[in-house]
Amino acid sequence: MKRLTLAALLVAATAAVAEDYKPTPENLKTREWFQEARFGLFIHWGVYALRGDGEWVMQQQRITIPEYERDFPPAFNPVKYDPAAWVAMAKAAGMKYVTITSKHHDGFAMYDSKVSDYDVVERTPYGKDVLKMLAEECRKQGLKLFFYHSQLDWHHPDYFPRGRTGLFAGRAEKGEWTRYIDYMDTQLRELLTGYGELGGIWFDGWWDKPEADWRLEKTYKLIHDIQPQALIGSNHHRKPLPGEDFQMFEKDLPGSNTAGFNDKSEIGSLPLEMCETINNSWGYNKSDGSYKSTKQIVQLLVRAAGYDANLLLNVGPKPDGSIQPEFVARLKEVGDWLGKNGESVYGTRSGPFPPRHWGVSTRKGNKVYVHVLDWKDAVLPLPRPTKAIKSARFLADGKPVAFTLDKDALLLRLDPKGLDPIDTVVVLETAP
Ligand code: FHN
Repeated sequence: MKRLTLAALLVAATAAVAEDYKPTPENLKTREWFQEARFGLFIHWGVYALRGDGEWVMQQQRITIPEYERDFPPAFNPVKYDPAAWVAMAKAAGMKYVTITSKHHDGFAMYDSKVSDYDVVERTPYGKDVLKMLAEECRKQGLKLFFYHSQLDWHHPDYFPRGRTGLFAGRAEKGEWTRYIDYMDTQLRELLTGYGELGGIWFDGWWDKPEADWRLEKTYKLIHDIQPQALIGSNHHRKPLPGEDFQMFEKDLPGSNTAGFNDKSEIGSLPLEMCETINNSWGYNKSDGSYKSTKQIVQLLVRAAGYDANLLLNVGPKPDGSIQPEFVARLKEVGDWLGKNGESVYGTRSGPFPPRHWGVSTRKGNKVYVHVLDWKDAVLPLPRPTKAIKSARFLADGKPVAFTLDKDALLLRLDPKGLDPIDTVVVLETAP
């Protein structure tokens, strides 16, 4: 018999699992909802916020576990935390879901974990389960909730052999990997059984040890068994693995790699999401004032939709629980824009005109939305669509847009002076 190499065996095993995984009807329904939703709020919040230097402070400032345990949780007292206001802010921004860190790489659980006392209830003076409070508000205000859960852990002794990071935490050079995975599964079970119906689990950190046996099949099954409707995504920066339900792209539109995370990210066939920061930091960073403008954020959201992807836009709340006014103001303005132009984003799929520098297109039913984002001339040439065009008008005021069709092009006639600097949306009504 032909001898198979280890690599070939791995490929064969992966393919077998891929064929085995059949998403349940509930899961497919959430996927559909997810694609309709198009816009979510990402929240990176943990005890690291105290230092105001991002969520990687433990690693970057080479803080050991005893020092971190001594200086961070005991000082975390977010007396201004107002989950009702957070969710209302997301809603007013036009967001349909919230994805919050249940545990980041520092290993600190932001909820009442029973399998560890390294959590917000047992180690901080605040003493309340901030995720439970948020889950309650999301339920009340009708937003879905996802948990970001870090597979990578800089605190747990059994996260061993170590990966690429977490090498300065001062842990003994020993540990039992399967015990760590069991611990992670137990924490996931807690999150899946104590916080109501979830939108899904957003994993991160696999990339720290791509060669490890993460026992994904078992973990993914656990999630799908407990909450069949919950979507699983993993920020491993690769093509989706078996058992996953959506695919995310960090700081880049699908297919691009300007930020360096996506050199191996092949686009798969699952619903897509792009995540991005408002300034340049995920966790609260007091010295990062490089805020994107409202125009940049709206254009990113629209471009993402043109690539058939959601935008998951991040805020890093302060240690006192408040959210920086710079974030709040921008989110409100994006919400105002969506209030007027939302029909060209929500519930749409990527349109017939491929995304280009000038802009993107989205579609819904017999409507195509041409989003003119960066164009200065009186004629915008587009590839001739296959369907007949019944009418063309501006979304903003309903006025008709003149157009001509030639053999292989559609020419939209625009008044360069009348173009909206953020997005001029032209609605084409097509034959069914
Ligand atoms: O290391 C994390 C980082 O802190 C942040 O959570 C982002 C969000 O996409 N993901 C990781 C880097 O890939």
